Amino acid sequence: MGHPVNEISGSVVGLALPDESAALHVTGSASFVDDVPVPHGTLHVALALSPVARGAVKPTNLDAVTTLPGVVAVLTAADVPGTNDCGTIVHDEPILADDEVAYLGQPVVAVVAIDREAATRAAASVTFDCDEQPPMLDPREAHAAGSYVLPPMLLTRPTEGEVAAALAAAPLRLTGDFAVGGQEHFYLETQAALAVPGDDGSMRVLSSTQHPTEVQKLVAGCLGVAHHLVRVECRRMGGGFGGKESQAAQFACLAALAARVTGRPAKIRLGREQDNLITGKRHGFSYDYDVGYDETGRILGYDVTLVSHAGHSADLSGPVLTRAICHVDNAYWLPNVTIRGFAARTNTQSNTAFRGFGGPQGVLVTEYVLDTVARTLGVDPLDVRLRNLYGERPPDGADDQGVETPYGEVVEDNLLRPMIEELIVSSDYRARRAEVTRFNSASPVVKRGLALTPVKFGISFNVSHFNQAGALVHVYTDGSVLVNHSATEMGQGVNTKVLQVVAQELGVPLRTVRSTATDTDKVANTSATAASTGSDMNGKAAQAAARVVRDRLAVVAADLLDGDVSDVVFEGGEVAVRGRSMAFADLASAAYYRRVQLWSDGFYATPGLRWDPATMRGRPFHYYCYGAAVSEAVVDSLTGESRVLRADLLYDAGRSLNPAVDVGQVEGAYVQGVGWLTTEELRWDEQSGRLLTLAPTTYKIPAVHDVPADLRTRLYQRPASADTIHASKAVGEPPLLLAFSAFLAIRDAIHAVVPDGPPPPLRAPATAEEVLRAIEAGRAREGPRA
Ligand code: MTE
Ligand code: LUZ
Ligand code: MOS
Repeated sequence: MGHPVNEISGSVVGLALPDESAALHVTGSASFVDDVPVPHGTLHVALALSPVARGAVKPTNLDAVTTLPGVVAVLTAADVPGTNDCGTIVHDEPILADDEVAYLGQPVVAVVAIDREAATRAAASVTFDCDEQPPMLDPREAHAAGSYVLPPMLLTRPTEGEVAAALAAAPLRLTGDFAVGGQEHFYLETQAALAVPGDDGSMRVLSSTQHPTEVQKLVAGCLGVAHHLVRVECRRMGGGFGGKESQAAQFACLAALAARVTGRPAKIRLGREQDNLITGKRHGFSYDYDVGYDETGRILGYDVTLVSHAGHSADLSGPVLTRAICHVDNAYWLPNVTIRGFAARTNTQSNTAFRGFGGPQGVLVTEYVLDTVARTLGVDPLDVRLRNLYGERPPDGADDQGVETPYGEVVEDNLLRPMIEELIVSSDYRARRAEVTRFNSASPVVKRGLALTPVKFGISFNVSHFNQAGALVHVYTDGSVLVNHSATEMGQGVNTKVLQVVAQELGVPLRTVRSTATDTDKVANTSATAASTGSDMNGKAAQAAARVVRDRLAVVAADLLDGDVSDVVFEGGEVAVRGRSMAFADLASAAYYRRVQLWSDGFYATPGLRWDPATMRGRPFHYYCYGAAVSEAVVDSLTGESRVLRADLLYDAGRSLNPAVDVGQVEGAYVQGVGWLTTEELRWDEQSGRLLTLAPTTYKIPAVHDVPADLRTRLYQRPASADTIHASKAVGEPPLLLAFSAFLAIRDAIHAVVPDGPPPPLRAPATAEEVLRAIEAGRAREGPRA
């Protein structure tokens, strides 16, 4: 895999540089919460979990558990001095369940002991008296019963009545249902926190969290103290993927509670199976659709219902469902569209953010519907996609496709058509389509399939006020630079990118700039690192901070080098004015002696955003990222096994800040998406509601052999037209949707097994069992063979 490099000469930004922690990662010396040396006397917390999914649960032997070897304290909801709440937006989630439980695995008792083994053993010995109620486990049933965690949502254009009329008038029409499962985050570092009490009622918390400020607020609430008494730090996570956006807080609260009650430092680190049993996952969705179209496959009317599997509490289900609804259009102009959204309440884990944040669940149904329309018409799905793409501005007369999304934001800077056309050529799509057909006609059992899918993904938090970030830049008198910003590092490379921005601004080598832990004592009131906005917003904030310091230094340089401030150039660790120059370090030192402030803050708030949740209209996104992918899959029609043979990925990261990091993000997201849509299947016991897929033995995440042997990734490298940091675009989440091409390539291969009837429905994930089921369904539709 040759990775392209886009060098901007004399620049740090745009270089394919290794991650700032790459050497630490590959040598195993990068430090995570569990690696930090703990203070003397640190205690360990282990949890006793509800054995039932719904009902009243009372621990019966806590006095005995307290006397077990090594046990220092046994905590229940009654021990919380402040508010027993770790809910993110809606405050409907207890830190420890108080009497009533809402899912099997909910934490009820926290055992604090001198070591992790003693705590774990004691927690496992807690017994419960349960008054078990029949749990609600199926989101479809919850929907039928009107049981939701949030009020239903509706987005329609122009009106429900006109959409119904457009459907009735359409020459062709299809109705059906579809579903996609959830997804376990499977971050390598499980949820973890270390809390160290201070002498003044303060609490210092090291947390593996995407959202230190929210952890600070919820820990302060739990302890019943002011926010300024709680300090939360996160140097890095061993992966978050959305699973530590809201759900790290509960464990930080538990560590802080244990520390407060005992007066000693306390640590919690979940085991893998407990983490899987307690924490929420990606929302599975089920759908009903009704689509009207013409003989060319052009969509004339579309009515779709989305039921998300929220689980037992609201968590982030509201914004996730909003993002899903705002991504139903994906790349396509939908003149008449009604989208209904429901967040079903069940007695399971509370589902949460996961890479794409509902966007993938919104797009997938529409890609499936377009695929079904094309197969029903008997044309290549690619041609139906091209027929429905958003128009380009200004419209060229021949093209009457609109440019406005159902929620009213205009699709500016639409790169869909040029990117797809480039990918058709670079992937050799048309010739390979013919080759797949040839292969299939000669191969009765093993069939191949091919699919090209586009992506359009909106960038910004759809909760507008979250779109803010802050940074601090410190220049020391030896010229070394320290950067602190509001984003957290989870492997996505935000620290590396922000360091590149600061190095560029100050004209110093990257190695002289260092990043420190995200820390609520340094930048206050931060947002989660999420919505793929980390580098965008923190890059801008750090650039602003660095510019303030540089401007102050320029005044000193102009004076020392006898020139104009406007002529001062910072480059290569030197500061120059009209041919005279000095080292950056010497300038920093000279500025100090002149009592010039060598550090600054910087702040960024994304401009131009509006959103009205009541009408679901506005401009929720600063800009869109685009992408397209071609996947070729092979299916064994006897076993249902499938494999992606080749994938061609094209992604619009604007003018990439760091092509090495961005290619890694694109490839990682694609493989994570393929896992979600092919092998990762969550199963709950239908009676008890116990999650059965708790370990990699029963929950199949992609391994290195599941990466397509032929993987061709390219960045599009056009500067963003919106005002973004160095004309780059976000990359964290959108490329996950490139994996839809793999799912639909599998469907293409299945259709080649049973070509003679309507396309058999295929649900996601397309596990071997599901592929076989689809083939059987297709055979039944074809009727008895002659
Ligand atoms: N990449 C790695 N290696 N690990 C992660 O946990 N999280 C993803 C994405 N890429 C993640 C990742 C998610 S869900 C998001 S929202 C973005 O990174 C967040 O980082 P960014 O905003 O800096 O891109
Ligand atoms: N909105 C969004 C959010 O679009 N992405 C997010 O990650 C998010 N997180 C919290 C609230 N709204
Ligand atoms: Mo990412 S799902 O926005 O943390």
